Amino acid sequence: MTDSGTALTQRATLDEIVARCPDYPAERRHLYRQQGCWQDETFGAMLRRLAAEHGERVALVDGELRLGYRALDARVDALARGLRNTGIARGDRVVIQLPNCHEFVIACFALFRLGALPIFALPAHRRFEIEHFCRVASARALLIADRHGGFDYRAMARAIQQQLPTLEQVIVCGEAEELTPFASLYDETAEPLDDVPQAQDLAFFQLSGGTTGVPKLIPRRHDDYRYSLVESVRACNVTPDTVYLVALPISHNFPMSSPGFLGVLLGGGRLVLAPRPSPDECFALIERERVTMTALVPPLAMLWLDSAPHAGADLSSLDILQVGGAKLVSEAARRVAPTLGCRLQQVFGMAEGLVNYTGLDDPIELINTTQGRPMSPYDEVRVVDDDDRPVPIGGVGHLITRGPYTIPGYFIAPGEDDAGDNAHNRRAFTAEGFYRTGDRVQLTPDGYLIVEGRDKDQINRGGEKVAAEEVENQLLAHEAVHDAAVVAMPDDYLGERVCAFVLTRGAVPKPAELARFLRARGLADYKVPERFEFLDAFPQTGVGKISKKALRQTLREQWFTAPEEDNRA
Ligand code: OOB
Repeated sequence: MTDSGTALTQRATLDEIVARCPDYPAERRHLYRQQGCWQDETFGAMLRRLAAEHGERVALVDGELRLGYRALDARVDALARGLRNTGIARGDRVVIQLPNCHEFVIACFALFRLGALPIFALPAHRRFEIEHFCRVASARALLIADRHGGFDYRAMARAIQQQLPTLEQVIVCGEAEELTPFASLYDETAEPLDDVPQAQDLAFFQLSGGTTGVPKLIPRRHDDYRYSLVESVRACNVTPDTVYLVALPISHNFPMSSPGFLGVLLGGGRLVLAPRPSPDECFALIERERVTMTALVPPLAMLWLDSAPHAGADLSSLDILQVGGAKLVSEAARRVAPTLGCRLQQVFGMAEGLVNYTGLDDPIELINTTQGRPMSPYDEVRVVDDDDRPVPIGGVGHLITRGPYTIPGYFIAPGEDDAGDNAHNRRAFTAEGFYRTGDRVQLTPDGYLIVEGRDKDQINRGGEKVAAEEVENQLLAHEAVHDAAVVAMPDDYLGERVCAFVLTRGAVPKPAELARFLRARGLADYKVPERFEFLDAFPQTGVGKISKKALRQTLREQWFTAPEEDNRA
């Protein structure tokens, strides 16, 4: 499992990490400051200011726990001291993999305050992904839950720690066994903590949905990310009266910053954490806490729409339902207002930066049929053809973008740029620094985007992104697999599911055996193909490459004649 490069035995210094994160060119840095986008406030300083402004007002509700702004700030200081006592210092990377819980919010700000760099993994990630993040960033610590959703994260963490000498400690929320208990870290002494980082410094790493063999890390800085919060607070009208339910996994960019938990705190609102996004649990929380706003991916929105009429819960406080992460079909969009009695906001965003929102008071047809427009006047978006030439307004083309909160490049992992040519970033960004989103869009005359499709080799499984190449590489490790091509198959509920076409050598393995094999290699379950098709040869393009277009076509034809079920069982 060392596809990700050499095993590091020594932890990289902050300077070495910084050198691997492309920065904005000096003139754009200057411009974004001059335009007032970048305001010179770190997240640590931001929380301190919010605590002074909002004092005892409730910031966060997690089960029976209610924390005011000042209390949250104090918890953050206590944890920051505790983390510092264990040796975690400025620039250290810490992989965080937690479900929606107050410890996540506290740990996040504590690490920000120390200038340590969190890497935000998803609860669905497994050993393969987590080990990769720990390895490429030479993380000092891993922060996990004991168990969640039937999975024991401690066993996974122990296996990773054995492989990586640089991973010094594993911190556990809940029953820690021989590992470090999260709760034991709080240091209530009054020892001062200075806000170490500067606003232009790296703040954390988000994860890319990815198109390559291994997931990419996205470096985000205090000033650019904070600006994305400022614009989100405006576009989503976050005020101290906002009560935001965190239903999606909190570490994902959408519930983190669009406006997400960070934007809602910046706007002085209140967070309510849902342990799971199920209608039952969320409807009960909406009623109990008088939630005004939440964010979902399309399949969950559809589930909520189907459940709401019989649920008997009082959802009357709900004012805004945001839906994003994957395309919401207009038929479902039209059901939101009549069924849930709230406004819909479509959100088309990406962890690399650019976020588009429909306006809360836009005409309903625009809200139901577009994915919104860029939230900042300084976002530069272009819709271009295969040669990067602009397509006429109304035409469909590739979306490329740059701006004050869109990254200028991915973190370059050790071993990734041996040729010294920065190959991945040169493919993912234009020479002028525009990020190639991989999305095919249409730009309407009034500046709204309609997502028409995608050219990146990725499957969007109801908002969960799966890089085809990553799954193909894992399949190739199986002795019976000669070659593999992973594509999206259409699905009514998730939009797309993962399907693998496989050429075998020797006996044809059972689909269930291949699925088991991938899980045993530590691949996250949502990436494991739900359908396997065995072929004698792949259809080819004119130049002799595998034609994924033809494979997708095969699936579409099958689907329209007889939609088939998961064949792994
Ligand atoms: C969000 O972020 P990521 O990084 O998980 O995925 C980004 C990709 C986009 O490039 C696009 O392909 C797809 O997800 N996407 C949508 C969409 N929102 C995202 N495709 C169609 N319609 C939409 N509304 O998914 C994300 C980050 C911040 C806010 C919202 C979503």
